[in-house]
Amino acid sequence: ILSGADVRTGLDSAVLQQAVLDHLYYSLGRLPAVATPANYYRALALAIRDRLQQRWIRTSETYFERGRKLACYLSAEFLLGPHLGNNLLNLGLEQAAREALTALGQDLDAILDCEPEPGLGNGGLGRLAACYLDSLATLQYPAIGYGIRYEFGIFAQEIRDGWQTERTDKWLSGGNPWEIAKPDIAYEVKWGGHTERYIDDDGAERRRWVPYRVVRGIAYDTPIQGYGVDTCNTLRLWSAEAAESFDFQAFNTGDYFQAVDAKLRSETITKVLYPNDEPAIGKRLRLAQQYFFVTCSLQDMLRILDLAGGAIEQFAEHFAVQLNDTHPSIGVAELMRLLIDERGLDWDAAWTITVATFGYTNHTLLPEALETWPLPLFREVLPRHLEIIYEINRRFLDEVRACFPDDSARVARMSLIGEAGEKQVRMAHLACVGSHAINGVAALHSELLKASVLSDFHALWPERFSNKTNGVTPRRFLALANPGLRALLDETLGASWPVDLGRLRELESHIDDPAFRERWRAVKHANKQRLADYVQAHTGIVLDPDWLFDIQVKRIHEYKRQHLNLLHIVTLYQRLKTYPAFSFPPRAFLFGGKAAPGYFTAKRIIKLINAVAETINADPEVNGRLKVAFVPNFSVKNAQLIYPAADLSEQISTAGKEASGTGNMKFMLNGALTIGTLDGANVEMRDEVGAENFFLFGRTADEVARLQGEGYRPADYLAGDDELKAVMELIGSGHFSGGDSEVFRPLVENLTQSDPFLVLADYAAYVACQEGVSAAWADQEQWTRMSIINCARGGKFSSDRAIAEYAREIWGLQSVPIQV
Ligand code: 26Q
Repeated sequence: ILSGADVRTGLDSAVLQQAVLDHLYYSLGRLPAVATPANYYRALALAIRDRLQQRWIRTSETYFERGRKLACYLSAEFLLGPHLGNNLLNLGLEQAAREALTALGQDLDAILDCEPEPGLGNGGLGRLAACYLDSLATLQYPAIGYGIRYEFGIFAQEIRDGWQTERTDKWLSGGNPWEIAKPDIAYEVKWGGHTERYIDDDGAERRRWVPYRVVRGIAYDTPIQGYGVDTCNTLRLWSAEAAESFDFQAFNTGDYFQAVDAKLRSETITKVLYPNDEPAIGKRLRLAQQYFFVTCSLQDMLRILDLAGGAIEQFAEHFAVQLNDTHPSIGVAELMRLLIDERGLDWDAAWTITVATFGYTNHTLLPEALETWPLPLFREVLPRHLEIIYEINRRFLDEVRACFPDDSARVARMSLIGEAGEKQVRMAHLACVGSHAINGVAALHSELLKASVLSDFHALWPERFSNKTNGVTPRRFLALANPGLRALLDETLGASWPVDLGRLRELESHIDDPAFRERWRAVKHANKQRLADYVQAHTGIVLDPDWLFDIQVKRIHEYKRQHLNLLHIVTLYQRLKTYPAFSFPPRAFLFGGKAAPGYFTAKRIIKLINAVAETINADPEVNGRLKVAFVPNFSVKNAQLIYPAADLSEQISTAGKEASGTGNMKFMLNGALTIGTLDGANVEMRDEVGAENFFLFGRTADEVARLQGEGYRPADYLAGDDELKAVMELIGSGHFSGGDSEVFRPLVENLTQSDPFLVLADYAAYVACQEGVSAAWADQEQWTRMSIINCARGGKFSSDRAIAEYAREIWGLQSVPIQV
């Protein structure tokens, strides 16, 4: 007989089995005889959440008692991926769960597959935030993630007739067993209206904000369990609700429908994630989302400080707040408002606290991707913040003038308000001025930041700048995604590598062991078969796991150059059609990624990938050596099948454009070789593996800048290269589009007339480098050595390394072990 505590906390498979049955019966109201796999998923998820609960509560309690500094990671996106498998891994409960389900006649893998993933992010930036939460908990750092509980995450992508179509992502429709709503943790959020002067009780002159509207933000907490430790941190996501007091007002005047309408409008704020990974100009709702989650988060910190009896003057000793890009940078003005207007601090005291509190991470160098807000819109939504920003700017520009006398051009460049055309609030400038630390996300990116978009800030405050090269969690992206390799690593290195990723280096002592290499290849082969099965199920395309798997998965963007990859594929196709005896090792090209719904060129690139795929896959003259597949709806879930199956990872962005990349690291850790440019973290990956284990091509960031400065003309490259010319003509002719010569004309014209990302300039070097790849693949023993070395030298790219650097160099954070 099991005690009540056991069924909630017991860890062996028999108790777990009982717990699943209990939840089926009591939480879902189902008997096993009629339970679906989705029912079992939910019951098991609830049983696992029970097992996190004690650690979760103990962790919060310990942080509160110990009163140590708390890192607050503010991010508009957390691209978490499914929780169940990860929680089982981090708790060490996979085997017990598998046995429990087997005893119930269920298969754990089928059950795991039932979880809809919380896709609360667009791509790299959102996934980085999720990896960092995993590392913060695993390294036992007191930390909390703050963000937005979007009712609809990133859209689900479907491919129809080769085109991307978007479906809403109803990830909450089956309920979310991982979150706990905390309706008592709620804050008021003001909007619009005006500000006014008043005299306070002490006779001092002050300003107050008289809003037009108020909504409430409600906390929803999700546990973030560390790997192999008792730390279980919190991700707190805010959801918008109507503020009752305002409902009542309308209700009392008899306008019930207006009250309901106000409620609906309030709830719109957290309805949907913006699916662009670049700012679209002046979307009021987006500004509302940013302010909404930032004010709730800062008010929450003040409440925590009050509960702990801390003095407001000590705010920065209690909280280190990291801004994940400029999306939460309104926090700089909001913390000033809270400290001055609500807590009565004077300007200087408030400013010292604010700068000591914030750190700012930049994720882009593309000038068009720097966030700005049209001034009239900003004033309408946040009138008090605009006043505060003006005052920050006045004092800041005085400082600039003092350091650089008689340099009015510099003053105009650095101002928080852009004056070119319509006036704009420059959020990156606000973030820089309000933060004591500013960092880029890879060594090259941090250097380019200092030299280009933030050079004026670097000249003023060089001590604020540093680099924090991104990392990825080896728990989800190696141990969980690649069970075959995990078993081999456990056996070869012992069990500690997931938390001490430098130990992968010890693999190098096995590269000359033919039996080890054979096992390494067998793992990769099985992963390729697993992916081939998935691709066949979702596209009908059959892939052979003996072929070279060449994979590019990431958001579709011109700067990432999926079309350069396509030009290579069409080149091979053309060679085969022209010289049937042309010989190279057979290759399967896989693509995956979403395009922003309004991004015309990106959507056409997807169409071209599918058009080329259809033509090639159906042509018996080439499909014995070439296959192309577009994997629909790239997500964290299918990424876990894709990375482990790659032989070759495509990291081919125009040098100087990709801030870091993180997919590149996930491929590397799973033993893929990289073909890439000297961009983002590729540079550091190549430094780690050595030039001989990396396929490098293309112009450097300096060369790119020089070429563009001189006036780049793609026609020159076309004229000098008959093969390239023929490739472009083939695409333009309608060959891949059933004779339709219109559909790809915009792409062809873009490349041949302007080519903003130097696709044609790097084409010849890319094709030549790919010939080197084919030659290397022909020697399987040598390829396997290179594959092992890529994994072995990947340790630097653990998010544990990155987080330890943030904790020490920016946050001043101490780890706090949890004892349950
Ligand atoms: C901003 C304003 C309005 C609407 C949307 C946005 C928005 C949303 C998402 C702007 C940017 C993003 C996402 C950017 C992103 O994912 N950047 C990537 O960050 C990774 C983590 O640092 C890097 O590895 C990639 O190089 C970088 O492209």
